[in-house]
Parts: sequence; structure tokens; C-alpha cells
Amino acid sequence: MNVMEIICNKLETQKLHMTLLDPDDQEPSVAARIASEAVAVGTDAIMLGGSTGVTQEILDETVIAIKSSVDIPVILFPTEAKAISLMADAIYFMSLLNSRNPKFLLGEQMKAAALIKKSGLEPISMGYIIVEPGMRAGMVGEAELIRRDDMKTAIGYSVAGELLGMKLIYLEAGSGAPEPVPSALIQGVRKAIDIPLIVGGGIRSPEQASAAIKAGADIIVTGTIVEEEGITEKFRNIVKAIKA
Ligand code: 1GP
Repeated sequence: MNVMEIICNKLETQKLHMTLLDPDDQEPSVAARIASEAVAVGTDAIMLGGSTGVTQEILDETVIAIKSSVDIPVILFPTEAKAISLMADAIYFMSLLNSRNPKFLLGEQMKAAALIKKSGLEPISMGYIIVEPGMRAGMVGEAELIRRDDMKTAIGYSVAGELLGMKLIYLEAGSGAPEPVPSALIQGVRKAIDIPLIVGGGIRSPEQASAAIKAGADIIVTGTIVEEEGITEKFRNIVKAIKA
């Protein structure tokens, strides 16, 4: 089974949680320890990404360390084409649909596509949409941020992604956002698309995770909570709320 099949299979019976780690933030052995603690409380995949300028070496070492300690999928969440580890299980082959810069729509993807295809690394086509406040992802990605009450634009981009053949849509408020994507926006997008919906950015409590799931998110991504506090009771309760 490839990673997308694992995700779809699980989604038939449960909602998913993915733990985002930035390979630049800790030693590979520490990333591996965090990953195995996250698996113990029920996370479904490790996403690696977050910063620009991560070196190939650190990324490879982090993937190898994580893969030697956990069995769940390790998925790259890239910012640019420069550092791509062929040792990962899959890569979000993503386009920042509301970017003003063609580099984030298809430019970086063009640079890496032939290599990815030849390597056998599994590409998972994903439409990435950044909602206010967007944080660093919004700035770096030169996003035309979706206003928090702009249902029409959020739905427009999401359905456009689906019609372009993308397998997943990701609504992102930005890592460390003071508030997650509003429930109403999640609900509107959920109703408009027939592919799985990922939601992330600013989710720091079980209540917020649960609200996003109730609104229709299929997969919740958290990064900052682990980065700031490690795998704590709160993290366990977030995963529990997603699985409830
Ligand atoms: C960022 O959506 C993810 O791409 C996670 O956000 O760091 O706020 O959990 P947080």
C-alpha cells in the first residue's frame, strides 16, 4: 500500500492527525524520539518541513533517523525544490493555489518533478490554500491571503484544486497562528469538495482540534505545540479529540 492508500484506508473509519516537525529545529535523533513519542499517542504520519534553506544533509539524516524508529509514513512538506529527501515515503507535491508568485504555483514543482518521477518517491498532489493571518507561510509564499470570512474565495480555490486533479486540499492559517482556520470556512469548503481536507495552523487545544473535525476536517496538522512543549498530556488530548 502506498501512503495515499494508507491515508484513504484510515479515513474510512477515523480522522487523522499528522505531526509536523522542522528538520532544522532539532538533531535527527531528537526528531526520531519525538516521532516515536507522537506515534505512541496515536499520530498517523510525520510531516517534515517548515523552514526555507534546510540542507539536504540534515533533511536526509532526519528522515533516516525517524524512519528507523517509527513505522508510520514520513511525508515531506516542502517549501522549495532545493532539499528533497528521496528516503522519505512520500512528498506533498503541492501548489500554493493563492500565491501571487508563479514560483509557488508551479515553478518550484517544475524544478523537482523529473527527479521525483524518476526516483519513485511517492508524490501526493495537494492544493495548499493560506487563510489569514497566514504567518510566515503566507509571507514567504507571497499568498493573496483568504479573508477569514471569504467563503466564496476559499471554496473557489478548493474546488479549482479538486478539478485540477489534486488529491487533497490543505487549509492553512499559518504555523503559530493565534487562531485556527474558522469553523465556518472549513464547513463551507468541506461541503464543496469530495476529496480529503487537511486543516492546520494555530491548533493548540483539544477543543480547537475537535471544532475543526466537527466542521469537516479529515486531517489535522499540528507543529508548534510539539515544538514548544514536546509530547505532553495536551498533545495526547488533541490526538484523542481528533480520534473521538
Ligand atoms: C503549519 O499547519 C501547520 O504548516 C501547523 O501549524 O505550527 O500552528 O501547529 P502550527
